Amino acid sequence: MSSAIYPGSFDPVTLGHLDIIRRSAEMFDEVIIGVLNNTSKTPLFSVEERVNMLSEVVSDIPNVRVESFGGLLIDFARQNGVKTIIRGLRAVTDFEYELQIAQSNRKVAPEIDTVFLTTSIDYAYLSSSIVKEYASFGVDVEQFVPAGVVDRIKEKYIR
Ligand code: COD
Repeated sequence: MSSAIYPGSFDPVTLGHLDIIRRSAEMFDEVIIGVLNNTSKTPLFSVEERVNMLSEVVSDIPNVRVESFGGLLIDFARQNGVKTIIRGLRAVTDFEYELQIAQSNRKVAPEIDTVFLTTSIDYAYLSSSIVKEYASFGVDVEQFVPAGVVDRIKEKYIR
């Protein structure tokens, strides 16, 4: 069975992430979405909230499941017996960062490889940070995130 991990912060999940998830689910028998529980950063959504939102968003895709992880991505991959990591590429700026991470991960865990999917043109500009920035100024983010996520974001910015 072919399995892959799609890791990220997903703070919050966007339509760009969802596009990569759906395309990955067509390519692999199983896709595990790994939500980083990074204790040194303060995300807008807790790791539980991010896992719950993602679980709802992918509930119609049978071969995708959502888990949180802490520590190193390669350890999470090894614990799950997965040898493929999926990452999305939006622009050259993504490439430089991603290349460095993929190559260093391979140095430390040579059996694990990274597969890159290029973003769909519709979502090339989109990031979780942009969503949060607009939402914080009261802009409707419906066109950026899956339906169930819109209200969750609004709740965060109600003062
Ligand atoms: N279209 C397509 N893809 C997109 C879009 C979009 N609009 N937006 C984001 N993506 C892709 C990103 O390129 C990325 O591949 C993925 O979606 C997730 O994005 P984010 O921003 O939610 O997640 P990141 O990039 O912050 O995730 C970073 C990791 C959690 C993967 C990384 O920090 C990590 O592996 N941490 C664990 C510690 C570790 O192993 N470190 C070793 C390396 S130093």
